[in-house]
Amino acid sequence: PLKPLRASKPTAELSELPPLGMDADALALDIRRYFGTFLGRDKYCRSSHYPYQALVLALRDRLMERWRQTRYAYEEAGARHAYYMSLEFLMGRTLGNALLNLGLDAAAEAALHRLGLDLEELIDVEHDAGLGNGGLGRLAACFLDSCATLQLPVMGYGIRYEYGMFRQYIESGRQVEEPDHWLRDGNPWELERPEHTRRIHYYGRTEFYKDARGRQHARWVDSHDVLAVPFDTPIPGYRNGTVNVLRLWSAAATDEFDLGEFNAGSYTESVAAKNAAENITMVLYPNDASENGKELRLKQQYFLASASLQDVLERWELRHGNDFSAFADKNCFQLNDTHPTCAVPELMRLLIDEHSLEWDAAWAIVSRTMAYTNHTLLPEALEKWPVRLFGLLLPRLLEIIYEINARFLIAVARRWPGDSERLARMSLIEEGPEPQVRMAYLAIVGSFSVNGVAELHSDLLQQGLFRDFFELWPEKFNNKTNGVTQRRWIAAANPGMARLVNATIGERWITRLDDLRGLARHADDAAFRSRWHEVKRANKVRLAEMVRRDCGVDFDPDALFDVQVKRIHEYKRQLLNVLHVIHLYARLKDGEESEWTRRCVLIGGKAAPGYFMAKRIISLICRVAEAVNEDEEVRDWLKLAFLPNYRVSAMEVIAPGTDLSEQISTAGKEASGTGNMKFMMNGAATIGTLDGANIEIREEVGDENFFLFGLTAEEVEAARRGYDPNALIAADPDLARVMALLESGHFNQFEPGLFDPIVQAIRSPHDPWLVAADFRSYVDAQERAAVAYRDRERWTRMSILNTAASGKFSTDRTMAEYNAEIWQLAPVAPKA
Ligand code: HBZ
Repeated sequence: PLKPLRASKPTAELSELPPLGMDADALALDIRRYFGTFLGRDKYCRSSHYPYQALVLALRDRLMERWRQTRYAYEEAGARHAYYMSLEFLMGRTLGNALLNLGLDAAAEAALHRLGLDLEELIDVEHDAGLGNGGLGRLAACFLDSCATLQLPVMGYGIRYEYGMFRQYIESGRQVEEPDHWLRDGNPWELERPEHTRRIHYYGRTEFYKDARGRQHARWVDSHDVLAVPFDTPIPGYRNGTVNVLRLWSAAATDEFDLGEFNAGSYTESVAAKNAAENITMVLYPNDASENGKELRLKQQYFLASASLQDVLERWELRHGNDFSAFADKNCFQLNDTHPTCAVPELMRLLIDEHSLEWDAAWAIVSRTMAYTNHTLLPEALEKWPVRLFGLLLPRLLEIIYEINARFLIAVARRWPGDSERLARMSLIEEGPEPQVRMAYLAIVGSFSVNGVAELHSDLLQQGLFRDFFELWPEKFNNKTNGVTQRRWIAAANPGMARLVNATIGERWITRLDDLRGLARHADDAAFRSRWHEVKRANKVRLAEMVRRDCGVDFDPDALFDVQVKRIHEYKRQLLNVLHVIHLYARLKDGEESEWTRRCVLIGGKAAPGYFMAKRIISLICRVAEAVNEDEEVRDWLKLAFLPNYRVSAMEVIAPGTDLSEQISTAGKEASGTGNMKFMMNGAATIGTLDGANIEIREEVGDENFFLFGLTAEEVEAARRGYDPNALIAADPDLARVMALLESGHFNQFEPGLFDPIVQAIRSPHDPWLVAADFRSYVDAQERAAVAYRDRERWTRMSILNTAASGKFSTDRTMAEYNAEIWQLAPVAPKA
């Protein structure tokens, strides 16, 4: 425990400082000082790591003063806060974004230039903070940027994993995972705050006791405790003086471990137990769709929920003592999927057991402060925890869940008397040989708001997965279509385009993305189109350099760049993409090319380590790539590359250099997608199904600027009955030719049988992803895209119109909607 200072207002004087200079001179001086004194390096230093550190420290000082002013402003306003609780924050790199938002990009470039350093090179020193799997984690990061820009009092709560998303290598066409020790070189952006350490309980049992007035209480005893130590990362808004916080918790052993009390007797066993405690935040689970029921994962989830709630409650107590009457007016928790749903029973426990509230008063608070966002329609991705495991690890929480369930089922029975099937369907506990806690239902029952992440997704939730709950509480359900932040995804990632846009319609789009509409009228101006094309071409050169370096494949910047990057999953149908490439390959081999559009296909993404089919699909991509790229009859016309280790910083190069964005999931399966939005903003046209946010993208940009194909969500459901892929293959010579090539072993000459599981999946009448059903219309849409690309003026116009229509997909809009309809926070500006 840290010693408190004795004086009453100890740090008021201590924390006063004159403002720091924001010009190149001041910056250069600070960079020198950090380099030479704090870091202790000299003119013989050969590593770009130290200049990078020196620059970050200089920026961090400037973030700190704004951060302090923001805290004071929130405090003085008595501001209502929202807390974004997420097991994942996929932040990527911080430097470029911090420079942009602080308005220090030009000054830093000038300062570094004077010091003989190159900003781009220093930006490349930073490791990605890969504390997330994919869309869900990156969404959380974009949300934080927009909340700070909108000056909303929103704080992120998450976990500081020592190891983020694994690094992916490809070895002889197979994915190999390596640990991502992203903190190895230190993390100058974070600030450890041991004074806010919290204690987290696991295992043990509940003991009931009576207080002096004879009231019964419960306490959690004989628990094994672990400490949660917070690390804060500043989140600057766009040039507005606001700096919000992302607080990430790290596990540490308590002193009891040192005494060996916990593991009585043996010193070495005691150290091992200490290790186990600290393992809780060691590694991010790399599964982006299925839960595997591991105890450590539940420990992580409870760790986040409990530490964050205790943190908020302690700040509340400092101001309001034990009076929680206004708590729900001042606080709101947004649950990023069901992962932090332990927060529902945990807030009940804290209020009842630790603050002596009655059940009804506590429930009134919980059910007015919790809000839940769902990110998936796949039933296999819905989280469930075995009751047995839950009761062992979190005994007190399980009791509270039982009580919530009992009261909830009484309400259901009152509404639908005698409907026992419905009771079983809706119960928070799924009965069976291994009873399970249904986390999504717990989240719905405990929340005042339940939202999906695109219009179609929210509709399908209401009609399908959560139908019973929608009937009971229609008012809880709403949609919040996802977005992405244009600061990172245009201004920082695509400076060439940003400059052209600024020169054409001004700079307001950086905080008002709808302004991009103003580009549409320039789409008919040949001179503007030519400048747009030049920007795109330069971005394609940059992307081609990356592909050359990381894949060893040469992409011609004048060819159509056709890109699919996202987690590898059967529902996302990378397989359909490869089948199309095989189809083009077969056409070229059969000499069918008359008018040909040269095409470079790029596919990237990680497979969950235990996902057999996803890994096999990666192998197929790699093997087809070899066949295509090494064939002299083919390689001038068609290229295929698999980009290893797809991550946030790679997307910053990929999106600006893409012509055609592949969004080809089986309709009704992709909740929203957000990569689709990044591509659109950067002037790519989409080839896609009517799924997730694709529908809204097409609505905004118009059918003539979108390459639509495939069954609708409704047709998918109908097509499942009596699905006969073999008949479809037999009836379509193109598909038959592709399957014949695959089945001949042409792509796996030295590994017979390698792709049998893939062939079987396509040919199975139970293929849930209907790959064969959408092949024909996909190939036709690809042909339309190829024809459109041959007309450069037409294509460039389409590119401009895509960017111009992307205004809706800013997280500034998404956050404004969360705020208007769920959080209801008043913006607060810090003192200048
Ligand atoms: O969330 C994604 C959806 O698939 C995508 O359609 C949507 O745009 C995005 C943001 O709303 N879902 C995920 O990324 N899900 C996960 O990463 C995940 C992580 C851990 C899990 C389950 C899912 O246990």
